[in-house]
Amino acid sequence: MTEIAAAPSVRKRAAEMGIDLEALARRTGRSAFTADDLAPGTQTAAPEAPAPQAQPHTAFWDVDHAAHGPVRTEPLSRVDRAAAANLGAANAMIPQVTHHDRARVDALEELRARAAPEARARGLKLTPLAFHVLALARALAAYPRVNAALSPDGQTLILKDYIHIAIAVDTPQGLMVPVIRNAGDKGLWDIAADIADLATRARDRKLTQKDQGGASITISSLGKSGGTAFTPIVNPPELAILGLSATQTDPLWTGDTFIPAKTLPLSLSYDHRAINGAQAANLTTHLKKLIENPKNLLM
Ligand code: CAO
Repeated sequence: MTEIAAAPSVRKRAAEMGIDLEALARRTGRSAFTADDLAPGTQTAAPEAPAPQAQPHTAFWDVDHAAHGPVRTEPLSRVDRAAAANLGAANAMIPQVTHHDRARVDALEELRARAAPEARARGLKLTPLAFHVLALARALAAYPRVNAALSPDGQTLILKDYIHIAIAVDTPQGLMVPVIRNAGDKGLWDIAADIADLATRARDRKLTQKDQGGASITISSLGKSGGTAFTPIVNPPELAILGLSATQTDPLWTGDTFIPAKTLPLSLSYDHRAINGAQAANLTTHLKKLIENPKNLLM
C-alpha cells in the first residue's frame, strides 16, 4: 500500500470526485497530491505509467556519505515525511512571491503587558501571536480575495465567507498545522485560548481531523527562535502564509530624529496565480496598521 501525502481537503475533494488516491499514486508513480492534481482530466486521462525506480533528481541524493566520514541515520517521522512531500509539491507547483514589511509593536507590547493580570486570571498566557491572528483575521475580512482558494482547474476563485487561520506548531513529531476556526468572529481571549489549546494538543498528538484543513492562510511564527525575515512556503490549497520573525528594536525616523522602536518583521508568501503583488502589499500594509494600533482590534 502506498502512503499518500495529501491535505485533508484534498482527500475530501478526491472522495467527492470519486478519485482513488491510491490508484492515482500507482498510475502516476507519485505519492503526494495537491488540489491541482484533481483537476478534471489530469488524473483520469493519465496513462498507465510504470512506477519509476527513482525520480531523475533523486540521483543528487544517491551519494555514499559514509565514504566521506562516519555517519548515523535517523528515519524521518510520518509527519515529517508528509510535510516534506507537501512542501516539495507546493514549491514546485505554485509560483510564489514573498512580500516583506515591518510593523511597529510598542503599543501592542504595552497593551499586552497591561493585559497580563487579566490573562493570568483567565489561566492564559497572552503571547503576541493572539494579537497577530486577530489582526490577520481583520485584514482578511478587508481583503477577501486572499481569504479564498483556487478551484482545482485554476479557473475560479472560491471566496470564503468564513475566516479560518491555521497556525504552524513545532512538535517533537514534526510540523503540525491546526486551524483556528472562525477567527473572524472571535475576540482576543478566545483566540489566545484556541492557540494554547491547539498547540498543546498538537504537541500531545491529540489533534483530530476536525482540527486540521479548511484554512485560507497559515501563520508561521518563528519569533521566539529569532531571525529577521524568511520565505515561508504556501500550504495548498491555501493562497498565502504569513511568516513572523523576531521582534527587534530598530531606529525609527520621526521626521526630525531617530527613536528606538520595537518592530515585528512580516513575510507574506502568496500564490501569484491568484494574488497579485499590489493585493499582497495592500493586505500587508493594512495588517501592519492593525498591529500598530492594537486598541482598534479590541473594539
Ligand atoms: N518576537 C520575539 N519574541 C516573540 C515573538 C516575536 N515575534 N513572538 C512570540 N515571542 C515570545 C513571546 O513573547 C513569549 O516569550 P516569553 O516566553 O518570554 O513570555 C514566547 O515567545 C512565546 O512563545 P510560544 O511558542 O510559547 O507561544 P507563541 O504563541 O508565540 O507561539 C506556537 C505558539 C505554537 C506558534 C509556537 O510555539 C511554535 O510552535 N512556533 C513554531 C512555528 C514553526 O515551526 N514555523 C515554521 C513552519 S515552516 O517551516
